Amino acid sequence: MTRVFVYGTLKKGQPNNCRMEDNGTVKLLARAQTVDPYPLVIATDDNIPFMLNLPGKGQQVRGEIYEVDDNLLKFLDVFESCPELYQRTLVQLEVEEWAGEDEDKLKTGSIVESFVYTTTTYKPEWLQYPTYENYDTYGDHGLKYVCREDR
Ligand code: PCA
Repeated sequence: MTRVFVYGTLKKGQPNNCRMEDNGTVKLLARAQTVDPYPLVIATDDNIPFMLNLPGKGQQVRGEIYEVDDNLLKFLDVFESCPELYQRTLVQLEVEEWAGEDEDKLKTGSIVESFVYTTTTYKPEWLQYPTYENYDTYGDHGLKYVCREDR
């Protein structure tokens, strides 16, 4: 099992969350935020969220930590076009709320490491885009994500 931090369309209530349940075994571990700030921008004609691998710029990013099995990890790498579009990198996270009552339960404020899909293959102008701390496709920005099936 592997930990993956999701901050975009894979979060609960966002358009690709169902892809996780459909393609392997997944368990929500915690809500968390990155220890370092990162720029989370919405880019491309399809309004795709990208966390740029530029720690120190942008804002601390909020998301969810999941435990996923190997099947799901393989699916997610393909789904996120990793390593061409996104790269699966490691990130330090601060636990905000642990989801379960299991023996591995971590206290609020604990630091954990997890994989995350970030990118270094961005266009220079993306650095001028607004950054978000808590991505929501339906937010005030009006930049609703275009699902693959609708492209
Ligand atoms: N999916 C991944 C990366 C960005 C996206 O939309 C995620 O939710 O973390």
